[in-house]
Amino acid sequence: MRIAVVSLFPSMLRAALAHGVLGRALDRGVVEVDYFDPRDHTVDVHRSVDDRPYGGGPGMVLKVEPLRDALRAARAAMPTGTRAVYLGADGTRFEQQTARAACDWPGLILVAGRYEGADERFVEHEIDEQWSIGDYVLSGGELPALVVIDAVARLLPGTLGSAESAVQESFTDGLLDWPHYTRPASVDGRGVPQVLASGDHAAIARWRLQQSLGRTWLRRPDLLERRGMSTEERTLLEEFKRAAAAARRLEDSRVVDDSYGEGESNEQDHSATER
Ligand code: 4FV
Repeated sequence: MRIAVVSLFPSMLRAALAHGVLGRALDRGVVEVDYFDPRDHTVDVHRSVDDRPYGGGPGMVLKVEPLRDALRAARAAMPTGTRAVYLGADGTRFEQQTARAACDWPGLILVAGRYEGADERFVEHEIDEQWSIGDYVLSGGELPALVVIDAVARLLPGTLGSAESAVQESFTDGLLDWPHYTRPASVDGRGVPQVLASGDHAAIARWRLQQSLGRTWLRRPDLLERRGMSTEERTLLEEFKRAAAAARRLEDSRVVDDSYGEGESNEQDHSATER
């Protein structure tokens, strides 16, 4: 897949992409990333890419021309049908399904903002989509661009080796991931769920699905709402809820016992005082 990034800090991106599975995917040519720096598309002696905001206020705004010409240079270098995405806090939320859809595009151009953002006329007339990676304000679009490239590249055939798989991961089927364990079997006095050492793959798959359902119910009920559940999944989740409630009751009783133990001493104290 071809990806281009329009950014004032291409070296920051190059450095971050040269590691791990992404570095390998680049080496293997599974994904190709090119960089276009707006500063290379300036005309004034100061190579200005930003200016003060009309209407006053703090900070600076990215000028249209350097961004526009850098983007047009990128489009000229990319296959027809390539889509240009501006990364900003006011974009639509970038999610796993957004990454999956982008994998089928002939090319993706990511435009990384800086300062207060870009002149609106650039976004309005040169950009196809706006994405946000989350409801917080960053100092630039470079980190969001890296997030997008990572999430997309992982889904491309050839990026992940057989050992790694994008098939069984959070959000793959709209649920959070199940908990993972590895050797040693016991650490700090804590073991591994027995079913995982049972060799019973059907039971392991059932347990993992139940854990994904339960953890999604506990931590991201909005995802469960959006996804819905089969009858079998509802049964698994009800079982999980009962087990969770029993575990909580046990924990609460343990707390009471411990405090009672303390009381004991207090008792004694009390009794001591009473004596
Ligand atoms: C952002 C986000 C983000 C806003 C001003 C860059 C910054 C600066 N991008 N998801 N959240 N961008 O905060 O994507 O230009």
